[in-house]
Amino acid sequence: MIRFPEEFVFGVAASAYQIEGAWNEDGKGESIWDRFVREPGRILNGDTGDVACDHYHRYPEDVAVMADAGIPAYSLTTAWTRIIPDGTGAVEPRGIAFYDRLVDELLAHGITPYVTLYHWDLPQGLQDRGGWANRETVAAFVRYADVMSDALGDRVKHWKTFNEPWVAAFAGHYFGDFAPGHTDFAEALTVAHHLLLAHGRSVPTIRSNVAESDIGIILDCRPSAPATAAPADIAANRYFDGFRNRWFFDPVFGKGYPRDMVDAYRERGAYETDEPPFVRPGDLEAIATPCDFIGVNYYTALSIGAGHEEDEKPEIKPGPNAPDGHTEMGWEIVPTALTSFLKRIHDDYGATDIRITENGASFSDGPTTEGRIRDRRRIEYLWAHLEAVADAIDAGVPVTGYFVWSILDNFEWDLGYSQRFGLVWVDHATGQRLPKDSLSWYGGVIASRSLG
Ligand code: IFM
Repeated sequence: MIRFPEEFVFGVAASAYQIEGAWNEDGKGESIWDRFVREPGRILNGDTGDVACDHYHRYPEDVAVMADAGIPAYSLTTAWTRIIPDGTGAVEPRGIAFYDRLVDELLAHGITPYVTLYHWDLPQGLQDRGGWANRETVAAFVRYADVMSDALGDRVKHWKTFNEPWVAAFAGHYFGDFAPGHTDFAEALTVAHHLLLAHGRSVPTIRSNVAESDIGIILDCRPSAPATAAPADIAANRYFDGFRNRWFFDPVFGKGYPRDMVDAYRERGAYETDEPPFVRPGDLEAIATPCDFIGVNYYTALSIGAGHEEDEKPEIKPGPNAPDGHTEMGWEIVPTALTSFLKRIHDDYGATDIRITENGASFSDGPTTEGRIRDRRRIEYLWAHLEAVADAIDAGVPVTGYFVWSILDNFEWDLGYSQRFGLVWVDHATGQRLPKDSLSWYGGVIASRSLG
């Protein structure tokens, strides 16, 4: 039997664009995702987040489902375009009123809100002026963080600035499969820097608005190992780790950008200067502004061979026929890599408070004839990863929380509604919700603070 410490926080997570819908209601401005989903061929089946789970209107029902299951914490994200529709202009009170209502509903049900300010839905008005490649977007973000933390800071203590900046930068500006769909490596590097800078610059602002604040950033991690012991594979894996993990963890923890990657990016033609040209005096100090915790999103681990330094070798295609040992995203299930990555963050960076801010699995199990969803594979996945977290805690790593991705089946970006990560099944045609077996299982883990 595994027991979790009394202060360990269990929760669930979701993000604004993936669940809210109401894409153009109550003064909301257009985001880069509102624009991107309308470009032909971008999203599987032409799906959009226009309605998504209609959480904007159905949030009382969703909060009640969480409360019934005994979920103590919910990590939500706020949509910048509801608050400052074009990114820099007037504040829209109806947008703030929505998050006021949501936070109040959560608190009334005994659920602690955790708020993330940016989960990829940049105002299109800012994109039209260069988006995250334009350094002025940093100041626009700090203003948005100020408005939001001022509005909710009397009730919300837990704040995260950015979710998965690697994805926003590289999926959005290099691979081009996420908004805004660009394919320029040098631009992606500039974007990554500005995202990190906006994080660091906004921390003091949030702190000044929120008494007893608890602030961090969420980095997605992709642990990897060389495909073979061949020197070329070892070098490829080192590059991949720098590209995917160290480029973000190092500066956030005050180590600056990793020298091997600064050199490698120059060699691949991203810039010609010794130091990256987008880094200005004071930037690295700002990025390393001390935070209260680091959030880590973990789903899978990879084996990297030469020639695959910048891709994830998606040999297994997403879909319901993903073989055993993989989720339907095609992602290999490797809980032990979570334990070792957590140890590494503690050992290499001295992290003193680490939270798993997302972990979960896509499996498409739907309702049986008796109206029940027996998502046994999701339960096994979550169980194995909670064991991996417990192993890290046993090894002395300060892991203080775990949030399941996601509370609802929702819009999975370029894959539309084809992937179901929820603890609650959603019929996207009608909006009907149906709790899965995994939700009651997770509620049991939380109630007993134990596994097994
Ligand atoms: O759905 C996403 C989420 O938006 C960010 N982290 C990974 C999840 C699953 O792909």
